[in-house]
Amino acid sequence: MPGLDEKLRDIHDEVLRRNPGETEFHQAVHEVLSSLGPVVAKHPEYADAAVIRRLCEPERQVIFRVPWVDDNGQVQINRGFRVEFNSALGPYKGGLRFHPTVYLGIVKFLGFEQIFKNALTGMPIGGGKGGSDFDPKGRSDGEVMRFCQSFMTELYRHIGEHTDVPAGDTGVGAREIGYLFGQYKRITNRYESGVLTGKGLTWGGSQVRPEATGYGTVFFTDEILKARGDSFEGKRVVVSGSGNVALYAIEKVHEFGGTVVACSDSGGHIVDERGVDLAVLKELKQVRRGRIAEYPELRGGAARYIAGGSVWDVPCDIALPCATQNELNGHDAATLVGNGCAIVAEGANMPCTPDAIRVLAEAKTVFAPGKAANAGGVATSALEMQQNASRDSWSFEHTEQRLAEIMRGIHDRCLETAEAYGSPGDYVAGANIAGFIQVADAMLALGVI
Ligand code: NDP
Ligand code: 2IT
Repeated sequence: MPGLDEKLRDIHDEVLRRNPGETEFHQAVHEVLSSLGPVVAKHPEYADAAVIRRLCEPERQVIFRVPWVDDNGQVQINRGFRVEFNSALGPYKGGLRFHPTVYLGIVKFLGFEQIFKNALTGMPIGGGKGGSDFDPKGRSDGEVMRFCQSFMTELYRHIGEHTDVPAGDTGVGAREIGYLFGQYKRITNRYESGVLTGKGLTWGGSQVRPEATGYGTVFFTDEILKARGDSFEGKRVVVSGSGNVALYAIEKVHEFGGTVVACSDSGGHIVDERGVDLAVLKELKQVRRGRIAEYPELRGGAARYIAGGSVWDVPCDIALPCATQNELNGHDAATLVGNGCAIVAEGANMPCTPDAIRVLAEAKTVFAPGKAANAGGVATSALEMQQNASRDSWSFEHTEQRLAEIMRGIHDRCLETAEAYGSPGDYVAGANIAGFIQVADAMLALGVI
């Protein structure tokens, strides 16, 4: 495998052999290992204690049946997952994804990424991820509730505020967290607020958690701009997706003086040269749960919809992929570079393919990896856990300020670490190495477990 020294290549090959067919997991492991050459050269103690090999093997993996009854009285069966990857720094922490593409390889890639992301936040949280191949699209509230209740009827025995703390991800928002929390509370007879994050504001949730991932990605991008003596003012921005992360990324870009001219869903994308109207988009996506194809009509014809195609064809200064893994490939990256795009920051998890990352690096386009740029969501989840533990709730302003400080801290740590390990300006190396060292040192201290 190119780009890996011999010891790391052996570990990589072992991961491929032990986890056949899990291509996204392989991709995530390769991306981290490709940064670790200078670290293992400097710290032989990590190899002696098999830290990297242990990191690549989840501490626990749970797979379970989720039976539920649909509105027609038919029994449906889905598969549920929770991968508890690493708890060296704190309880397992990471979202739940409900999407038909979910299988073990997706949950493991997300869980693996989460270990390093969570370490980078500087908060005491380990890494985990879960979800199901359940497709919430087109399902009634009642169906979603019954599914969530069945899912939690198994999951509850594996989680807890000191054990494993799930949250939302694709297809899991406030509605789903509500049903999941309700069932957990009922089964355990405990009002254990800290067992889930992303809760509603009236029952243990935190201000800014809904906004946190999108806002955090834009705060991180703003730090990149500031480091270059620049700002969002007057910049053309393209954001992919129109879910939780995308909506609040758009909101913060507009607050910072940039203009988001395009966004998308899995059906296609819209171009709105005057700037995406967020009130229209939120009503369409959060209230009506509609399709982006309907946006131009709601906007009075001011925008156009392109079915299929690539949102990355729309010229921009800054690109924020906020939809899903591997949504921006080498060809898209070449288009972005050709159009003069200067920064790509990942709001989603692993949205850029390895080819895309290579093209961006060759063109010297700044690339901020998700484990750094989208860490604001989980960081604010950790702030929610803090508030729950102290039975407190903070103001929006205070919480947002904490989020901004955390993102600045991650940004600076990435740059300092990249510099210290011989890759100045390389956010990928900085994020992978800084996250790794934090977890690896804790694993060394805790012994071979
Ligand atoms: P949502 O379910 O709220 O939204 C996902 C969005 O992405 C939808 O607009 C969806 O469109 C779109 N999408 C999905 N697949 C594709 C595709 N193949 N092409 C184009 N658009 C697509 O999820 P989130 O916003 O919460 O998550 C988005 C990404 O951000 C994921 O990678 C997630 O892991 C990551 N993330 C989320 C965090 C959070 O706090 N929620 C934190 C950190 C990262 P459609 O409706 O058509 O499916
Ligand atoms: O990918 C992610 O960081 C998330 N989906 C958020 C996880 C969390 O625990 O808030």
